[in-house]
Amino acid sequence: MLAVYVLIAVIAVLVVYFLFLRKSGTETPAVTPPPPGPQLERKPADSRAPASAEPAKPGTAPSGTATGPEPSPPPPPARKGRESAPPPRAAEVVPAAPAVQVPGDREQLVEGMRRGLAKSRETEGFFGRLRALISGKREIDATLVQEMEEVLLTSDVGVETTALLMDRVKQGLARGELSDAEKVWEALRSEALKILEVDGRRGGIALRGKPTVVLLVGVNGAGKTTTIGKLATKLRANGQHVVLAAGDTFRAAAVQQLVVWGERVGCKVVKGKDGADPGSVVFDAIKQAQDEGADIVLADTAGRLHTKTNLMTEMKKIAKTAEKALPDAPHEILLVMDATTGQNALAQAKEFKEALPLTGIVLTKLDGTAKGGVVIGVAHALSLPVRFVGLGERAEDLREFAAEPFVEALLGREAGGQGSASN
Ligand SMILES: Nc1nc2c(ncn2[C@@H]2O[C@H](COP(=O)(O)OP(=O)(O)O)[C@@H](O)[C@H]2O)c(=O)[nH]1
Ligand SMILES: [Mg+2]
Repeated sequence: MLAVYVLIAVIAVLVVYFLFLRKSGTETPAVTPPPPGPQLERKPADSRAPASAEPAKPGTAPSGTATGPEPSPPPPPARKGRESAPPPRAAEVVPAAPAVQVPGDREQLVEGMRRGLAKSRETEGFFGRLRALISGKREIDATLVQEMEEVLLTSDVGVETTALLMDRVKQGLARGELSDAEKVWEALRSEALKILEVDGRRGGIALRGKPTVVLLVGVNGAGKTTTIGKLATKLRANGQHVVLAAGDTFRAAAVQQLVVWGERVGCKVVKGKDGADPGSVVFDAIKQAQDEGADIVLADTAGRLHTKTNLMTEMKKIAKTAEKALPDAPHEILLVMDATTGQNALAQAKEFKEALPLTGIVLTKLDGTAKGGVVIGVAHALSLPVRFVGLGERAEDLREFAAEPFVEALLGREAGGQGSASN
């Protein structure tokens, strides 16, 4: 009997032992995965740059310009990170800035521009005064033409451009074609459109080189630095990798202003020491952009120098140095002009045009003037396309210029509102 009990006890012990073995057997493999551990840990740091982090880092392991936070572990983990992560430069283009609103349809575009042109649309403004003259007129006569001319001239359209605009109205009148107010508006709008559609590049900044180098020039206070900040915001929102060059080296405040924009937008700002040669700053910025595989360099410049050096000579030097860094650079030279200074700015603008191969105009502060006609006058007098207009101080207030919606915003009837241009 005792033997039976002993046997049962032995069997029981054996069963427990086997059960235990089985259990530990399934657990063992679960402990083996650790090897992939370090790879998982590295992946997020590699594939996503901190959204607010300032200068874009090369991301690709070799260049290592400012790879500070990474202790540089061996390549395998990095490769693993790449496999599942976006392509090489994804880390650099995480848009740090709020997306710029691009109005979906034409109506929105026109409405947005019209808000920026509010001063010109008011009773005392360019459009407001024309409306008071033309709308509701049953009889279109020579006196009206004269009065219209007066409004154009006092709205910074300029003498020549006014003459051109009014020629068509006068001819139409002589032929008896302008029988009512709407026809006069039509004639005016279509002439304004013709003048604004100057030959040359249209629209925003197109990529023309790697990087595409854009130089912004113009007198002090025109809005160069602000425009660079706004442009950088737009370009970043479109996923482009932008480097800023602090080429206004004569004022420490100007460099600082650009640095602030750089931080806000999330772009690297290349700057020299106080009073550094602006050409060398632009040169360094282009090289930096090449190292980083950046798409665009936006270069700021001085609008006035406190040395005896002529500003135009200095600007030419900058352009030449840019070309040494990269053939074909600068790909664009934009002249930034303050719309509120109107016709007075034209003499200086012509100097810039003589000295440099300008590719377009940025007309800032249109929100601050009632003389919106200045856009037509400037485009015509300089024979350069307007590429952007500034309608306020916020980043989204820089608008890519398109002649037709602009003419509609400036000289078109209000959407369903009272005071329509047509009657
Ligand atoms: N209202 C308004 N102000 C602007 C616009 N563009 C620039 N500004 C302002 O004009 C001033 C001079 O601009 P800044 O960029 O420093 O000119 P810069 O000397 O040519 O670089 C700043 O106070 C800007 O905020 C615009 O489109 N509208
Ligand atoms: Mg500036």
